[in-house]
Amino acid sequence: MHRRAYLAALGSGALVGLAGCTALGNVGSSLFGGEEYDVGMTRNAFVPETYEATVGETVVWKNTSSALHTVTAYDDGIPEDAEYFASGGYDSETEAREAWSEGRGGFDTRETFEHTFEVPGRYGYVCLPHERTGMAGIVVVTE
Ligand SMILES: [Cu+2]
Repeated sequence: MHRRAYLAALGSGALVGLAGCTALGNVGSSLFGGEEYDVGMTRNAFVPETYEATVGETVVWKNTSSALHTVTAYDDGIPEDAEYFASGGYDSETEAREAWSEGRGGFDTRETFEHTFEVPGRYGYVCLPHERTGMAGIVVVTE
C-alpha cells in the first residue's frame, strides 16, 4: 500500500464523503469505500487470496465483513529468517492459537491489521475462526 499517508491525512472525513459510492455494487461495500487496504476479508475469505508485495511494503488487511477474523501466519509457512506476524501481535502460531481459544487476537468489522514484509518469500496465513472453512491466504514478497 503506497497511499496510506495521504489517506490517513484525510481521516474519517473520506469515509463520510464516499459513503454514497457503491462502486463494488453490494450493500456492504459502500461502508468501506472511503479507505484503502490491500487484502479485504469477506465472511469466509481473504480477497485477494494471494497478494503480491515487494520487500519493505506494508500490507494492510481490513475486515470488510461483519464477522470476527484473525490474520495468523503459519510458523512453518513463512521464510526461515522472516519475522512472525499475527493480529493481536503474538510471536508465534502457538501463542496466537492459545489467545484465540480465549477469544483474543481477532479484529472486528472495519478494523485493520498491518505487517511490513522485509524478507522475500512466500508467507502462508490463516484466519483461526474460519480455518475449517478454508479461510487462508498467501503473501508473496519479491525484491
Ligand atoms: Cu475469518
